[in-house]
Amino acid sequence: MKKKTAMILGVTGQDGSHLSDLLLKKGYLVYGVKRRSSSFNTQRIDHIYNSKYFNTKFFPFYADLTDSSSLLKIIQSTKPHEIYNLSAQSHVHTSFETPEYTANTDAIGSLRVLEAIKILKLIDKTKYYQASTSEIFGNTQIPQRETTPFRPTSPYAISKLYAYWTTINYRESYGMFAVNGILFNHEGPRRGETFVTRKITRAVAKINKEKRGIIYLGNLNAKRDWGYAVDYVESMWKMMQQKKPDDFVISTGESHTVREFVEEAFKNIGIKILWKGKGLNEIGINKDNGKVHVKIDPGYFRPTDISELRGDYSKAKKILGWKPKVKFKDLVKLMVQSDIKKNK
Ligand code: NAP
Ligand code: G4F
Repeated sequence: MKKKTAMILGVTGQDGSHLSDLLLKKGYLVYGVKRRSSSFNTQRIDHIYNSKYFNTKFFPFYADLTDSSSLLKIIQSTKPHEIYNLSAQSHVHTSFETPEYTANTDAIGSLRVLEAIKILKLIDKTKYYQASTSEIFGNTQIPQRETTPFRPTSPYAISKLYAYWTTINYRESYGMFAVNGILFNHEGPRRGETFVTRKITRAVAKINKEKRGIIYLGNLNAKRDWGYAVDYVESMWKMMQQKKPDDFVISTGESHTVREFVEEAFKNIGIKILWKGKGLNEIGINKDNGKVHVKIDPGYFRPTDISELRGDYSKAKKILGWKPKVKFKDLVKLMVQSDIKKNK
C-alpha cells in the first residue's frame, strides 16, 4: 500500500508541531505548511528540521490561509490523503482588535481549503479536519457536548462557528470526509506565551529564579477545561481514521479557575499564594513573606468572556476510544518544570 500522506496547515503552531511528531511516528509523509514571516517562526518544529525526517518524510511548504492561489497550488502538487487545518489567528482577545483579519483567516480561510479540495476534484481522496473549538459554545449550558446550542461571544468564536458549519455543509452537500474536532483548551510547554497558562508558568519559573516578580492578569474567575496538547492531537488523528465523518468534543471533563491555575503553579515552586483585596485591587501574595506576585491589569479583560467551559467527552470515549491521560495538576507541573528548565 502507498504511504499515507498528510498536510498540516499551521505546522508552526503548538498543535501543528505535536501532530507532526505523531504522524511522523506513525510513518506518514507530512507536508508541513507555514506562512511567510519576517523572522524565524519554526522554533516548535526545529527538532524536525534538524532530524532525519527533514526532506525525506517531512516536507515544508509555504501558503497563507488568506491566499486561495497559494492553497490551490500546494494541494494540487501534493494531493494528500488527509488535510489538518490548524491554521488560525487563535487568540480570542486579539480577535476583538482584529475582527476582520480573524474572520478572513479563521472563517473564509477554512472555506478556501474546502473549496480547493472540491475544485481539484479530490473529494474522494482527501479527508479534511477542521480545528473547531469550545469557544463556539459561549456562555451556555455546562457541561458542553456535541448537542449543546452555540452562542459564540467573540469575533474568534463567530469565525470558528462559520468554519464549523461550512465543514458540515461540505460533508452533507458533496459527501466529503470532513470533520470538526471541538477541542477544549489544551496546553503544554509549546503553548504560545500570551495564553494565560503559559504566561503564568513562564512568570512562575522567572520568579523561582529571581526570587521576585509580578504577574499582571485579567479575569481570575474564568473557568476553563485545560487538557494536554499531546493527548489532544491524537484525537484529531483518530477522528480522521473513522469509517464515517463526524464531529467530536475533546476535553477532560474538569474545569478550574485561572486563580486555581495560579495557586497550583506557585505550589510547584514552594510558594503558597494568599489573595487580598477585591476586583481590580485584588493581589496575590506569598503567604510566608508577604511579597506581591500577582496584580490585576484591566487591559487583560475582554469585552465579553466565557465564565465556564467544561466539556463532556463521552462520545469521543465511546466511538474513538479516546480519553485524556494528563489532568490538571500534572499539566501545571509539567509546564512549570519545562519553563524552569528553559530558564536555566
Ligand atoms: P497556534 O499555536 O496559535 O498556531 C496557529 C497556527 O496557524 C500557527 O502555525 C500560525 O502561524 C498559523 N497561522 C496563523 N494565521 C495564518 C495564516 N493567515 N495563514 C497560514 N497560517 C496561519 O494555535 P494552536 O494552539 O496550535 O491551535 C491550533 C488550532 O486549533 C487553531 O486553529 C486554534 O484556533 C484551534 N484551537 C486551539 C485550542 C487550544 O486550546 N490550543 C483549542 C481549540 C481550538 P505562525 O506560527 O506564523 O503564527
Ligand atoms: O488562555 P486564554 O487566552 O485562552 P482562551 O481565550 O480560553 O482561548 C484558547 O482556548 C480556546 C478553546 O476554548 C481556543 F479556541 C483558543 O484558540 C485559545 O487557544 O484565556 C483563558 C482565560 C480567559 O477567560 C481569559 O479572560 O483566561 C483569562 N485570562 C485572565 N488573565 C487571561 C489573562 N487570558 C490571557 N490570555 N491573558 C491574561 O493575562
